[in-house]
Amino acid sequence: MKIFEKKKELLNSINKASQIYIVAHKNMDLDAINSCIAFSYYLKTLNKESTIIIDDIKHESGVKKVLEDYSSMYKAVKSKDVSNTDESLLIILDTNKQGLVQNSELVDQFINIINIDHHDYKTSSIKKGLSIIDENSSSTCEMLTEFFEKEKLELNSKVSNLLLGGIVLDTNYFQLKTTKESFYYSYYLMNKGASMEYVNTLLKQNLDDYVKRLKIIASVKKRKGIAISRGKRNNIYNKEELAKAADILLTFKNIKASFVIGRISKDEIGISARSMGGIKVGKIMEKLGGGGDEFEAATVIKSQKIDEVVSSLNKIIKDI
Ligand SMILES: [Mn+2]
Repeated sequence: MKIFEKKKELLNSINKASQIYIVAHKNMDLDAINSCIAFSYYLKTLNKESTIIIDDIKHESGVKKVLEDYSSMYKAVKSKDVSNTDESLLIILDTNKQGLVQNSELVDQFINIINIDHHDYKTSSIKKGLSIIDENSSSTCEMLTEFFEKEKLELNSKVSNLLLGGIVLDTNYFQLKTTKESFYYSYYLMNKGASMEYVNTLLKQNLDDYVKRLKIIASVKKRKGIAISRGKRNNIYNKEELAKAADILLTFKNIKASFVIGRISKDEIGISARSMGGIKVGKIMEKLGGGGDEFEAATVIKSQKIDEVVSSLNKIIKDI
């Protein structure tokens, strides 16, 4: 579903809201924060003020840079400082799962909700309010760009950079989930002044993180086009590191799906899975207590050794 198809309902909710909050998923990435700031820009053009809810304490470097570079363009609060009434509106971007929202209680706390997202819509997805989900879109930023183009919204280079940043991140430089629309809207944004040079600065990696990721990748074992890598037994990784390694594995020749396994806390092993679409990684992760869609999925397994997790994963993969 496209945003413009629901324009009437969208504007209706926005216009009658006494105050508007915008929130994205936990551990924000560039698609999350950039779509929040771009949406608050759109609201400003409608003469509506909005506030972004951010509970994340640590930000990855691109998100940190955006929060600094765009500090004059948004207002942010922590969820504990949200003062909503029955007339307040909550706009949830870049996730449709209550448990993934910065603070999941917000979904219960608000009566009026609009959810705009590009991830798989499931029975477990947020059912409250207006849901605009476009699973064919690469990113929330691509969805917003499409809407803004239809609306003939004036876009300056700063806002265009935000939107392009989200598209480039979620497509991993036009390699994943990339359609002709992803190219078309990127072209559109570059015509409005977006620069790959700026986007590249947001996506620049830290060398130490890169080396750490290479070490995980170097452990790869391949079987039938599926790449499986694992972290060191006693190292603790964050989930994003596992996800990035899985993204990278998918860029190689003849790799249809990737799984990266690593310890994410003393008692938890995480798996991050990626697929070109043919191998349903969401289904595989469900078998291990997690979930996701056909392109991206993950799980967290408690009280097991990394070798045990690797062998259960191998068993499931053998059967597909
Ligand atoms: Mn996204």
